Amino acid sequence: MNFDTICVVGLGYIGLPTATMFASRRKKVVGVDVNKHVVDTINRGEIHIVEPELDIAVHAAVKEGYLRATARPEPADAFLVAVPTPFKKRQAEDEIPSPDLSYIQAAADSIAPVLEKGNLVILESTSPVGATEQMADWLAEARPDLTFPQQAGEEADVMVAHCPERVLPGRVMYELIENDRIIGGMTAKSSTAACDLYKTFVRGECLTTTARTAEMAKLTENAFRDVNIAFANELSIICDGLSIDVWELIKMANRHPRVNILNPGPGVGGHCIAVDPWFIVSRSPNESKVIKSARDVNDGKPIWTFEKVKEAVERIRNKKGNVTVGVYGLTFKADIDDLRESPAMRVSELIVSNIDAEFVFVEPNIKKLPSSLEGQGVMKEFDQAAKCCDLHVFLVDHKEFLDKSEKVSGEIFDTKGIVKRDGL
Ligand code: SAJ
Repeated sequence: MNFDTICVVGLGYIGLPTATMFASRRKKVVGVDVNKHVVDTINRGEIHIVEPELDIAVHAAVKEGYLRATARPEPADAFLVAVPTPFKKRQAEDEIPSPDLSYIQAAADSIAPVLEKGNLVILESTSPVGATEQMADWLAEARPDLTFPQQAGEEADVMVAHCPERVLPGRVMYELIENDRIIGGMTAKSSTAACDLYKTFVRGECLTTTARTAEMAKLTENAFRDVNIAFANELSIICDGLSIDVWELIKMANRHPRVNILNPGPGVGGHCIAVDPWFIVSRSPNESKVIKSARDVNDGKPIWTFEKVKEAVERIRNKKGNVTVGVYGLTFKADIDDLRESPAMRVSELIVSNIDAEFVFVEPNIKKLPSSLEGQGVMKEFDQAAKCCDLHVFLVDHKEFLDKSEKVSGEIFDTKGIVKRDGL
């Protein structure tokens, strides 16, 4: 099947790189975003997010006339929906978060008027099981003159599929091409069409299945990682109580040929691993025991970290009076500028509100303190903080920290195993 024009709805961390990949293969791509700043930035050939190699690719695609951004969808052969799927606001702390599909609904409403017979609509957003069928229902409601897979099966006028993105932030431009792709068509014809479309730039294998299996596969991958990180985080707390160096322990255990324990840290962040497992739990609450416990362990780790920092500050204060705490890293993982769901931010917010000390923040990937920490401390370069703080709290394993850790003098609380010293 031939797709010459493609409309990508949502120009964020996934939509923009994907739109750019198609454009770089000389497809005519229209990118759609509700944010005018995003549209204007892209039309200037610039980008609004940090992702290696994306800036050059967007610049070239816009300059050569293959990529254009706009506020409303335009007729195309294929439509890709890459909008956020956050949680609904929780009414109580212990309520299981449930997914908010309003962005997908808004995307469906905006595509519907320009849909034509023969089109393919793909949902790329990470979604709870059943979301693709729900999107197809919204499209069908808006366009009673067209038929959709849930009504006409293989004979439908419009094909619909779920093809979850699986790329790692920081490696998106590489992984988009090289990773295998799961293609979940609502019909076999939808799967074949979606495979043809992705093969424009995907060198990995395109594996076809149903829309529901594709939805669950994506959630499963991220829940698997969350459970494995929770195991490492739980071990780190157990080891702390037993005076065992968890990093040495993991190194030893991982020498077993069938053991591969991940790294503990101050918690799990980002918009994927810390979010997606809840889509499984909210759908199957009674059956998702391990997945739910893993979320609870990982969500509890920032609080445990904060309590350890508090103990350390009190100990130092008893010895020398005023205490200056250096906090190293605020992003949700190493060498990115993304603060979403960041456990390092959560720990920092807890310590500045509950601990009486001076605070110095070191974060090489952002220019100014986020609003929740503004006025609570100062930002400094690594070398300055390394010399002036009494307690150094490492929350992110940025490359700069790994390279310079030996410069630090004073007591250290190292959640990421950066410094080869005894923990607290
Ligand atoms: N983390 C640890 N210990 C580890 C690994 C990670 O504490 O051993 C923490 C990180 O510091 C971070 C969080 O987990 O706070 C998530 O980081 P990550 O690197 O594991 O994952 P993401 O969120 O950047 O990307 C994940 C990837 N999923 C899997 O590896 C299964 C990526 O392939 C997905 O495309 C992405 O989610 C997504 O968009 O869903």
